[in-house]
Amino acid sequence: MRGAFIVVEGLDRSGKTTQVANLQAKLESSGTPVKLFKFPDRTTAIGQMIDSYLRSQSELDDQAIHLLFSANRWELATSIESLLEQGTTVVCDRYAFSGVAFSAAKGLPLEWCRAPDSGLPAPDLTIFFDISPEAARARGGYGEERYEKEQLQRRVRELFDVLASEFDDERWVTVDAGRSKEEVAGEVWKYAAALVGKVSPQVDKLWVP
Ligand code: Z5A
Repeated sequence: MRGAFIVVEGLDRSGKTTQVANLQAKLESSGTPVKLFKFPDRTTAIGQMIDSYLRSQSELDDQAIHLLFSANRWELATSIESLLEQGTTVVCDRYAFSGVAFSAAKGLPLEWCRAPDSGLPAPDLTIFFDISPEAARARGGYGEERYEKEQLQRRVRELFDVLASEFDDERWVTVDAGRSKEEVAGEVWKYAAALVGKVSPQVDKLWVP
C-alpha cells in the first residue's frame, strides 16, 4: 500500500509548522512511516536564493522568484514520489498552491503561475488552515519577511479560495486555524487518520488534465 500525500496550506502564522510536526509525531506513534517536507526548502542551493529574497537580502523579478519556488519543489519531486510508492506517508508544509497564490497576489497571471508546477505529484489531501490576518498578526513574528503584509495576505486568501474551488471535499478541506492548538490538531488528525491506508495505488499528477 502506498503512502498518503498530505499537504498543509494556509496563510502566514496559521500554525502549519506546529501542526505538521504534531501530525508527524502522531502518525509515527500509530506505526505509520512518515516523512516531513517543507516548502520553501531553504537548505538547497535554490532554497538559499529563495531565503535571501524572502529576507529582502536580494532582489529578483517576480517571474524569476516564482520559477525558483517551483524549481525548489521539482528538485524534491522524485524523492516524494519514491517515498509514497515505498509506503511512506508524506506530510508537506506548503506546496504548489502557495506558489500560485502568492505570485498571483503580486499580479502575475494565475495560469502563468500554475504552469511550472503542472505534473508534480498531486496531494491526496490538502488541508487549508484558515485564519484572519488579524488573528495571525496577534501570534507574533508577523511582519519580518517580505510577504507578511496584511493587504497581500488578504489577496492570497482570495486566491487560495479560487484554487480550492477546483477540488472536491475529498481532496481539499478547510480547517479553522484560529482555535486552540489542541482543537486544530484534533481535526487534522481526524482527516489524516481517515486517509492513511486508503489511497489509490497510483500517485496522480497535479494540474494535468
Ligand atoms: N511562498 C511563496 O511565495 N511561494 C511558494 O511557492 C511557497 C511559499 C512554497 C515563507 O513561507 C513564504 O514563502 C510565505 C509564502 C511564500 N510567505 N508568507 N507569508 P514559510 O512557510 O517558510 O513561512 P510562513 O508561512 O511564514 O510560516 P510560519 O511563519 O512558520 O507560519 P506557520 O508555520 O503557519 O505557523 P507556526 O510557526 O506553526 O506558528 C506561528 C506562531 O503561532 C508560533 O509562535 C506558534 O507557537 C503559534 N501558534 C501556532 N498555532 C497556534 C494556535 N492554534 N493558537 C495560538 N498560537 C499558535
